[in-house]
Amino acid sequence: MKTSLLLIAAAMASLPAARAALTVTAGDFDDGLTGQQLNVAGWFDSSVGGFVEWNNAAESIQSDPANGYVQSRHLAMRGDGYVYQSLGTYQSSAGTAAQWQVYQGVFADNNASAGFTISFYAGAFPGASEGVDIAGAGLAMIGSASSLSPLGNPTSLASAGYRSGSLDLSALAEGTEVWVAIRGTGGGGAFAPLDNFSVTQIPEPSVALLGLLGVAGLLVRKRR
Ligand SMILES: [Ca+2]
Ligand SMILES: [Ca+2]
Repeated sequence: MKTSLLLIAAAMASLPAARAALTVTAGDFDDGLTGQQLNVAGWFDSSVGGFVEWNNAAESIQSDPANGYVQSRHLAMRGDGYVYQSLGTYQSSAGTAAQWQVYQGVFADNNASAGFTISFYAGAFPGASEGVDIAGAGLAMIGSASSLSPLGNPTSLASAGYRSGSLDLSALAEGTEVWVAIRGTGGGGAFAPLDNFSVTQIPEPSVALLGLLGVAGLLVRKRR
């Protein structure tokens, strides 16, 4: 019995480790700087020369205790702006689906009149750069864009909260690069504060591991 368990443990230890999961860089927009910064660190953005999108001061968004959101530096997305980044390459061993989440907030002055969309793209984009829109890269969109409505202007904290959605990755080829874009909607006269954007690839138990657990179960039953 002890030998069998040791053999199973050794076999499990030799299984290849799960590949790296898709990961968001700087989804908390906490760049350590102060005041408004036109360059959104960790993201390619629509402009670094004007208020199309920017990392904003912590005190410009309201804390939202009901939703567990604590005031911090955040993205201020204008209706005609965008940010995007690569999440890495798809490995099915890390999960064939993912969930995204973002906090849609309210400015301290209750102005939050822009909506925004969350879109995912698949494929290589060597031309990715500040001021170069991923929408023009000819990449295939994974699923469809998720549209988050503007919260009104002025608006109240009651309309703020975490939004989430799911993403089917199963049709992607192994090693395909995956991108996410956040894009403002509604024109240039309004901004939306948002924060804590994350993507979680949903891991599935490895087939090999399930097989070994089955063998272990049989061995345990046999010895009884
Ligand atoms: Ca933040
Ligand atoms: Ca940038």
